[in-house]
Amino acid sequence: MLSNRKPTILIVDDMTTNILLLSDILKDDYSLKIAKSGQKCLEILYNQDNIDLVLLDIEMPDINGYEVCKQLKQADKTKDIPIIFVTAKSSEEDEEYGLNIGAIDYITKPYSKVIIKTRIKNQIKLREKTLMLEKLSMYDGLTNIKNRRFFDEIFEKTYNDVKREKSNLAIMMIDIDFFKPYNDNYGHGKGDETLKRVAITLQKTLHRPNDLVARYGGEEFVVLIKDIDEDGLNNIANNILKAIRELNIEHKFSSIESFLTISIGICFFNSNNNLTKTEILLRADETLYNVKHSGKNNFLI
Ligand code: GH3
Ligand code: MG
Ligand code: MG
Ligand code: MG
Ligand code: MG
Repeated sequence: MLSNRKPTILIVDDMTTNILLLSDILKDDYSLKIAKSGQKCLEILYNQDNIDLVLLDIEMPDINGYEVCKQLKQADKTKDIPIIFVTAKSSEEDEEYGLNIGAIDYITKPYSKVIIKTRIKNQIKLREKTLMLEKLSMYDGLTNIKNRRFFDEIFEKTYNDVKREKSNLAIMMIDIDFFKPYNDNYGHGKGDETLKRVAITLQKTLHRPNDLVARYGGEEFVVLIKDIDEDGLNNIANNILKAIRELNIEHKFSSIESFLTISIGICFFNSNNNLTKTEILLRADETLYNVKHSGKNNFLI
């Protein structure tokens, strides 16, 4: 997150004097990166994640600033990076055009040092707020793992990738057993604490970069795993059950054990079985229901 580091600004200009002037104004408050051509600017932004603002010249010999801006606004990875044009092109038409293709501000040369510094500071503040909101909208407030909205987004993308690549994925629906009696007897505060411990344990057990764990609802979690076969799924499900068992959370009010347990319903998808996203979730849920009705503390595929 941006709050832990100095904001980073990319200065794009083909003329060294312009770069030096801006660097001098900004170097105390920001980390600076320099690109001396449109092409170089695109390379940097396609390959790095930490640029918070781009100061973009328009007249450059290879790709001009307008073209760079348009390309950045078209790519998913770069479309939200704020761009400010800093240019000698001072006509109303140029400025209108620059703002219309997605720049957040347009500053003409010669500029006042204090004004450009302040305008940049304001845009950086806005960027910080946007990143914070983005982060808040992805995470579940209680457990700090990803939330259902984030899961829905990634599931949609992953599902489309898997269809295109003719690979596969699995969805696991995980539900804590006898959690109502747990809450009723140990109290809601203890229930919250236990939910957090279960969430952290799931997250630790599913550590591959392609695995996603999210809180799906109350005491229910969902796991998305890409590129997996049935043997792999069996292993993962057993590891999850084992990890929850090893937490050894006392549950005297469970009808099956003296410790907390979970049930897991799994739906495996590959391009042959041709299920829709809704059907995949529904099947995982039905399978979970079957686990619940055949003794709980187990998984089924
Ligand atoms: P089963 O074994 O069939 O899953 O039964 P259950 O008691 O776990 O399921 P039920 O759906 O009857 O109850 C779920 C409980 O989960 C009820 C609710 O109080 C609790 N719960 C849901 N969200 C939260 C939460 O955020 N915090 C706490 N402490 N409890 C929650
Ligand atoms: Mg130039
Ligand atoms: Mg229920
Ligand atoms: Mg439950
Ligand atoms: Mg439930």
